[in-house]
Amino acid sequence: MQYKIEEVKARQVLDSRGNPTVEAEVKTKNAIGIAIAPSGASKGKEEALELRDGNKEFHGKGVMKAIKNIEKIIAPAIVGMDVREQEKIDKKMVEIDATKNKSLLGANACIAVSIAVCRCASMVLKKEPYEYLGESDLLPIPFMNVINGGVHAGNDLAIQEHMIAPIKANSFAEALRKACETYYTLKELIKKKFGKNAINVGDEGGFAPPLSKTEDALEIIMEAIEENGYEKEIYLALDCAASSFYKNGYYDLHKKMDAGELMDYYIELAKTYPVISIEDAFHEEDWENFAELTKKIGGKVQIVGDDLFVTNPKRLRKGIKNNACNALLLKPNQIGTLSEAIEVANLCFKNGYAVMVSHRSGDTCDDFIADLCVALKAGQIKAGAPCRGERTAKYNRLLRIEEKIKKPLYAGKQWNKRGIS
Ligand code: 2PG
Ligand code: MG
Repeated sequence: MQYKIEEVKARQVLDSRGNPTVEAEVKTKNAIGIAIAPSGASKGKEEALELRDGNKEFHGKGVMKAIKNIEKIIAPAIVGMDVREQEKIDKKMVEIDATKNKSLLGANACIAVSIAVCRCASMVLKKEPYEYLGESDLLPIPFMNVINGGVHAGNDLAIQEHMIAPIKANSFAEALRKACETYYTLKELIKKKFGKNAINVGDEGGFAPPLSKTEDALEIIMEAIEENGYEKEIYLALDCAASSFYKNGYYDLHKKMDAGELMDYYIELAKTYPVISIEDAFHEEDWENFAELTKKIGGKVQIVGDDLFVTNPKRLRKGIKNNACNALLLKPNQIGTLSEAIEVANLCFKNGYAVMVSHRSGDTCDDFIADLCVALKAGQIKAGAPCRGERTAKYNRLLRIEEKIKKPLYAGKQWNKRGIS
């Protein structure tokens, strides 16, 4: 039978930080699907577990345990199943694992297999993964992290990601071009101001200049936007990853702030700069302040939960109940299977939450999230700066998808309809 899974293989490969990660291969008679698990640095406490060996090799970062789990446990369980039965296959892994956080099999093992299954099924059916997963014509807005800080860079910026979002464009390709032009100008401006050492890039391809204040990062990005004449087209977004600068009841930015002061600070930033989206504004258990910020500026600014929700339906349900945010960052490896990630996205759509599909800071040239984002009609993707192969892989894939779709629609045109313009 052409749909029967005949073989599942796994191997240890490297991610963009040079750390080992899991690559899985799922084969039927005539098709093969390959996928690689990405890896975060600023992880939410409640993310599904990334299984690492913890021995001498690779300073403990090896993933041979996860590889063995695929070969010895997952493969025997799913060989023989119909590759189109994504939910059934994912459920099988969840059942075998039977832990709260995939700590038996490892979320890195599960997500690689899960996505490889999807790729293999789409190949059998002679469809692209974005077509196989859902009929869609919507190309996402790229949220591009052009100045890196936090744990992704060796500078003193507390806030992790300073992003540009090219909203006004007629196509994804045009949006990408405008963002690239802005990125080139930013490079020149940084070089002029701080010297050539400052144009080295951080984990997500953004620059990591020797700055410590968010305002200074946003100022120089604005300068780059304005020099290109894009001030009415490109807006700003932040991923604060606030858990990483929360210590002993205080937020340690360029100065110590309590949650109330931080709230006022964000509100002021959103007044001064064209900030349209703020992710992880507070630490991951500070539900009340998320809700307060959403109440205060959520009508104008997208408030995104990443470490807060960790792509987990239970945490999302709590957030929906408390009006904690108005958007979720979707990272399939945070939950461990594709079906569960899709379920979380659908829960968002049902409850009026926006969805931004996201890479991880440790990533590879696996471009699956581009297809997933289009298929879900999420309209927003976060895949780093237009620099470094593992980042451009996603954007290049979207260029190809845009070319393939008969009448592609660029999501920037719908931004207003989301009620958060
Ligand atoms: C984030 C991500 C991706 P990491 O916090 O949103 O940009 O970083 O993969 O390190 O969690
Ligand atoms: Mg984040």
